[in-house]
Amino acid sequence: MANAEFTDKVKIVIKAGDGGDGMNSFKAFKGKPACGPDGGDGGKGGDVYFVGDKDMTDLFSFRFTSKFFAEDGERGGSNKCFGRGGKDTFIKVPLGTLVRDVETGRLICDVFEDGETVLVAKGGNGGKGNVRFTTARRHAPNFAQKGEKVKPHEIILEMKVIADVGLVGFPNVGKSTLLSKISAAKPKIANYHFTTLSPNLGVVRYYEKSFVAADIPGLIEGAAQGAGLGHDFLRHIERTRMLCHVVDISGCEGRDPIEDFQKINAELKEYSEVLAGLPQVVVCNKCDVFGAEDNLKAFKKKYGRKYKILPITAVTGEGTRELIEKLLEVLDTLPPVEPIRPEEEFTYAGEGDLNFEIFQDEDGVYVVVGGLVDMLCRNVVLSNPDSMQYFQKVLRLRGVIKELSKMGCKEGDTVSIGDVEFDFVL
Ligand SMILES: Nc1nc2c(ncn2[C@@H]2O[C@H](COP(=O)(O)OP(=O)(O)OP(=O)(O)O)[C@@H](O)[C@H]2O)c(=O)[nH]1
Ligand SMILES: [Mg+2]
Repeated sequence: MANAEFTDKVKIVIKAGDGGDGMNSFKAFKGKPACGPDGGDGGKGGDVYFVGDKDMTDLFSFRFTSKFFAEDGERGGSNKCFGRGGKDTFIKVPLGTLVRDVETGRLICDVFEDGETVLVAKGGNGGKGNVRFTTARRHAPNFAQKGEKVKPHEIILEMKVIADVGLVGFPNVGKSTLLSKISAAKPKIANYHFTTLSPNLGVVRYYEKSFVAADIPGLIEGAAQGAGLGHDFLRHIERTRMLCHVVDISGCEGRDPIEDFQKINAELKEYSEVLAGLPQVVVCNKCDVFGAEDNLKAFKKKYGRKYKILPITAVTGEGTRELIEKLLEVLDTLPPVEPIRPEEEFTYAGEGDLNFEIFQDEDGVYVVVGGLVDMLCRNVVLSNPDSMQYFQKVLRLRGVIKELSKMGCKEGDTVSIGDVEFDFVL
């Protein structure tokens, strides 16, 4: 977030939809009210997804809309009508957007490909209507389950461009000019420092091959500690496969190309060893300017053995063909850019909603319903003694036993939980 025009990090709030409540109703015929239960289930809440969109270049739009709530499920209806499911919400983000949970800092996903759709928050389940609580014995359950509630979550979106080659160098050395020559990108070019304020991406095509180059704002001394504009932008080249280090070999601004080169490398190193360790091709630009030749000689003498050095004149395009060939040659030896995988797959879901409600049916049986019961039904195998022990422990811990006592449930009374019926024991 280095300037007003470019937004590459934002905080937003997402929330999946709550499940709709189950309906508690009875069929009614003329003159014959309450003939039988007919309340339908509530609808599932909508999910929240992130979708990679190649046409988005930054996160600017999130400055205006920062809350994304999927629709709640509808309440179930009479006549066994199911409530409609809530509409899902799809949030478009630029490719290379890292999604993080604010509270834990945990990485949820890296939206990497165009059209890639990642589920991040699951809608709550709909509650069951009273029909579903009918059993052979219980004909008129006069209760229904509430829909599952899900929480909102604060999320950080952070954009990290996906590119093969990162162009680095001092301001005004001609990085943007170079990008405009080798790709169809049209970055702003001008004779002053920090013309480029946000990363520009360009696709470089060469016969049947292609790669993506990223031009970032010029780095200056101290950028790694946050001085100048460079700092925020270094992370945009963190996931590039190699660097193209552009040096103004003319020294036309009164600087020494060798010193410039060293300073930038020191910046990279300070920021991250990974960046400093990327393969580097050195481009000596502005070879057309008087004095460049001598500087180039000195530069080659010092670094010629360690680096591949390519003299170019970006304004005319001279030397750029050889440069592209060299970059392709190096890229061929490198693994492709990979998405950053979270340590564990992760989706927000309403599992925290372990509520319960207790009703008494027409026979006086205490019926426990709710998210807690659904969870238990999924996890408990009744024929297994360990599992049964767990079942009882959860009932105690969650306060079900206490609530039953409060409602007047005595030893020997029947309690029904999911498919299980048992005699109440304190
Ligand atoms: N003589 C000469 N001038 C060049 C050459 N390449 C770029 N320039 C000029 O250098 C100036 C800076 O060019 P940019 O491409 O904007 O430089 P940059 O590195 O992107 O600069 P920042 O975005 O500010 O970091 C412009 O006036 C260009 O016309 C070259 O090969 N020869
Ligand atoms: Mg530029």
